[in-house]
Amino acid sequence: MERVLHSVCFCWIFSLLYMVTPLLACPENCECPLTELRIECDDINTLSSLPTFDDDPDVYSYIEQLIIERQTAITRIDNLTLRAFPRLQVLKLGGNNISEIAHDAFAGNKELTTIELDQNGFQYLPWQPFAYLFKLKKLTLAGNNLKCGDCNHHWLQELIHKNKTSKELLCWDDKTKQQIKLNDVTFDKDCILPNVSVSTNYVRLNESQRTEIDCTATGSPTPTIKWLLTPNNHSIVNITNGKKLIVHSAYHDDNGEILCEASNEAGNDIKVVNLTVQFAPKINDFYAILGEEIFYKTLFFNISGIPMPEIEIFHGTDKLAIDTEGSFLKRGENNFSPTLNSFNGSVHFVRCSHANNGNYTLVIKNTFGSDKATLYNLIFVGDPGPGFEHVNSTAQQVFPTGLTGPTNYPVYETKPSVPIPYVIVLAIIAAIIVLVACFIKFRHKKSRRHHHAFENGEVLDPLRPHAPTLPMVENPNYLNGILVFSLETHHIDRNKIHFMKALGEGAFGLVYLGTYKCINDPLHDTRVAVKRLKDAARGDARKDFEREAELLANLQHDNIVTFYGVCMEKEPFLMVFEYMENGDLNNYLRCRGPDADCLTKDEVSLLPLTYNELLYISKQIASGMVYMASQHFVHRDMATRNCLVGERLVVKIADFGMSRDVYSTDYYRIGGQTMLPVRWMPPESINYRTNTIESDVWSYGVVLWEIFEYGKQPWFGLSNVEVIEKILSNQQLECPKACPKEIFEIIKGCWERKPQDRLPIKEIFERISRFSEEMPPFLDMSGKNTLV
Ligand code: 0F4
Repeated sequence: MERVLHSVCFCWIFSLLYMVTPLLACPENCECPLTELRIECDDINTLSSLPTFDDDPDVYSYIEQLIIERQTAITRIDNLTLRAFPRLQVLKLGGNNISEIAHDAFAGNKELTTIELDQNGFQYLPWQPFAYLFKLKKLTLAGNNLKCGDCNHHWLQELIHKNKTSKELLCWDDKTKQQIKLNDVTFDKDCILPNVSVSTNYVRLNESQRTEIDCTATGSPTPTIKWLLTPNNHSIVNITNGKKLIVHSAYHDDNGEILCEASNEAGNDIKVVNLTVQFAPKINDFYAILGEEIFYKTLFFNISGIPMPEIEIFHGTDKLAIDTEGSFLKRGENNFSPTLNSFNGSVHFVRCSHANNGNYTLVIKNTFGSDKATLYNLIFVGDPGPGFEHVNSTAQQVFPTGLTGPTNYPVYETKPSVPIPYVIVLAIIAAIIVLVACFIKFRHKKSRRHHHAFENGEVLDPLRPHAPTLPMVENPNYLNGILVFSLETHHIDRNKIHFMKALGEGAFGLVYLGTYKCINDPLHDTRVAVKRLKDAARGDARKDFEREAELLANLQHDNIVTFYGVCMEKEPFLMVFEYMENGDLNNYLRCRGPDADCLTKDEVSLLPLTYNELLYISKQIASGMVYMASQHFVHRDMATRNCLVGERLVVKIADFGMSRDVYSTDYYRIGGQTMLPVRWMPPESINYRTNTIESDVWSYGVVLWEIFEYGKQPWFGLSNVEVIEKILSNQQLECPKACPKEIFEIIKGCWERKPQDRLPIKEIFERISRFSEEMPPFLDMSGKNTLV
């Protein structure tokens, strides 16, 4: 009965949300299972030509497989046909009638790994379309009319030798009037594949130096030689007659590979020159994570410079030893990024206390110069606790040659103060008490139908947003690892969802616009946003998906993203959300600032948001946050990029995760996977990675700043390390021009250094509501209704 009621409500909600549905972007006579990122047109002779694929670039830009088969009307692949598919990996064009292909047919499809051209009408297949498909693993060509002796096909023998096409590939021999294997054909002396060589494969020089590299080639007909440069190379590299490359004045942006290509009718050949321009060291990032675990704290840095700079770290004026074995300062994960020419490094403080508080300076040097950066006032918290004894020792530490140890550093040594079995028994009893206490607390909250409560001050893992990293309680909704949905999680029939296109030009990852069919009332199909889980088998992906679905089902408020349910009976797993026509709030604000130049669909300029509208947006977010706080839910990534805007300026809080390319610069990547939205984080979260209702309030202050700056990035123009320096040294963002002083007072109340001094979210909401009441929400200063 409960489920029936749910279905009825669901349709009813959708009916209320009904909007006119635009046409599906799938070409006629094709199938587009968009969740599988595939377009398939293989019903025999249903296409009169290749579809143009230019009606909806959003959709096609995500497609990974294109299958157009058994269409005898298709005779040519031109340079425009496939340009809509930059991510295309598999192209199947078998059983058509294609006999021509443009030289740049695949110029925009560098990800192609498989091309099937079997059973077509090719007599000649030029090498040019395939020349720069460096990822190509398989090309199939069976059942064409390839001419054997044609010099144009010599390159295909090379492909056979590289196992990229079949040894059995046949061609038509005009002399013997029969099919023979292309692999057995001997090409005459006028048809020899180019063989290119360069005067050096590796060049190392200093900035502003000059050098020349020669490229020569053999082959018949005489090959044409050209250097293939990247946009970075253009300004300083000059080429003479194609053969000689002159680096007039080297610059470190030129570092990397330069290619020389020789080509003739028979095919092409490419050789690589590695160019290394030496340059002075530069610190791009220097950042500390302290307090994550009491005895494990890390300094991260990103540096560049060739040769690899020597690295030194100072505490005040004392040089610290970096130990590979793990004494005081231990070398962490290091890796070199050749594309960025930079080096990510880290060192861990293995044992430390408040005596290590202070300034830390990173100094890097190579033969071309040096650079340094300082982190001020790092604070190491945490009492070492029972079982640890404070000893003053430097003698026990092992330092690599050439490095000296810290002078008089206190070192904590593990030393059990009670017999081990006793400690284990105590630990087990303590763990049982904690588990029982947590379970009772959990049940209590569940009885109020909210079981996602994280108490103030809990330390949370930013990568698994809703998983507490402190004592975990087995979620009673999981039985043997399988989620038993609470009543709130609705199951949706995927067959009633019709996919249309990627939302926000892919800015939300795998989130698509779709329509949902309501039984008995086809007129009331409604638009929905559908999130697709890419690979449920990967790591904890399924568990995280279930956990998020359950959480979303239980967070129900007018200003929290509306979640309709899941499709989980088979893959791909889907989550279905309300469609919010204006997309994310950050983008919305940017398009409606006084200097914005965005146009509507009808090419009309958008009007800037008024003071009242900005206030209305702020109030709704505060309202959603009051609700989250009432549920003890800590969001941890409050920012305008994580809010959605619907019709009539309705704003809802969501959490789209950190992997959106468009907002990648809002996160500071530290170490391997950890991303921190440092521009929105209070000092204590930066230092100790704690996330609390109070740290959400700090972030809300930054959200207000974003709103009244029409979507600007906080501390724009500063690097993440500079931002951290600002935040940790108590510097604050300035009052935005459009921000009334009363609102800036609230912002400052959110940015109190001590979490307990910050304004409670309820008071913030009440204060903003009072302002809003002073003027009707939808009228601007001149009394004009701005929301119609
Ligand atoms: F509390 C909370 F809501 F903030 C919260 C807490 C914990 C987890 C989540 N999870 C969450 O929001 N997940 C999520 C993931 C992916 C998609 C969505 N929802 C979503 C995304 C984009 C659009 C949408 N509706 C639209 O109309 C969307 C985009 C768009 C672009 C242009 C027009 N519309 C729903 C949620 C939340």
